Amino acid sequence: RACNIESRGALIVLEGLDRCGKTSQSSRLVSYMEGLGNSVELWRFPDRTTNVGKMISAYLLNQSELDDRTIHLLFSANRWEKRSMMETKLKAGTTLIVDRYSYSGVAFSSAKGVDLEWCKAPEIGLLAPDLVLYLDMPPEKAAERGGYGDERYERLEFQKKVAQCYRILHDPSWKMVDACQPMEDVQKQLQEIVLDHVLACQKGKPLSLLWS
Ligand code: NYM
Repeated sequence: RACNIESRGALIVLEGLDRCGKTSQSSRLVSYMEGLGNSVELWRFPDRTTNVGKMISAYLLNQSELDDRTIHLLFSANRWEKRSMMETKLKAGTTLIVDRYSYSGVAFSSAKGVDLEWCKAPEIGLLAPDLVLYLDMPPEKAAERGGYGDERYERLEFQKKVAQCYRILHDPSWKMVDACQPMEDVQKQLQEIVLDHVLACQKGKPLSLLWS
């Protein structure tokens, strides 16, 4: 039996403010990758289908009140409960396109005034993304886009603080894409960046852990 190193899938995360286009771009990316014959899945956090996810969903819909640190830890727990499945999928060669991850966790909680380092701590040991795509859009512009829904956090003043926290968190490895461009142009840029990274992972780039 040939003992070549098995190629793994890539962990690709999309981040950005509410209504910057992450969700549509994520599903378009998945279709694109599938079309090229890749094994790929669309994931999102929070994953509202689990027990923890249901508590998070109730909180976001203003059906429950939780202390800021309590909800922060639930968002983190929601990632931890999916961690082993994530690792299994990646090692089996499936690429995961993930709509929000730990960066949302830290940005949204620290925007409330919770200490940034405290926010990062429970994320340590989760799988680090191979690529973070930041869909960059001014908060004012995002707010114009069909308006916000009724969920918690969907207010311009708060989104401005979140944008500030993303700026603190962001590192040079993130790919910033101007999300104010036409949707097709954004999509095209994302496709090019993603292909490069998927290739690198297939060639044996090792998985690493947060917070790195
Ligand atoms: N959010 C999302 C957090 O506050 N912490 C997290 O860890 C994650 C993953 O939940 N306003 C916030 C950001 C969003 C909200 O996300 C729900 P979505 O993508 O609208 O379902």
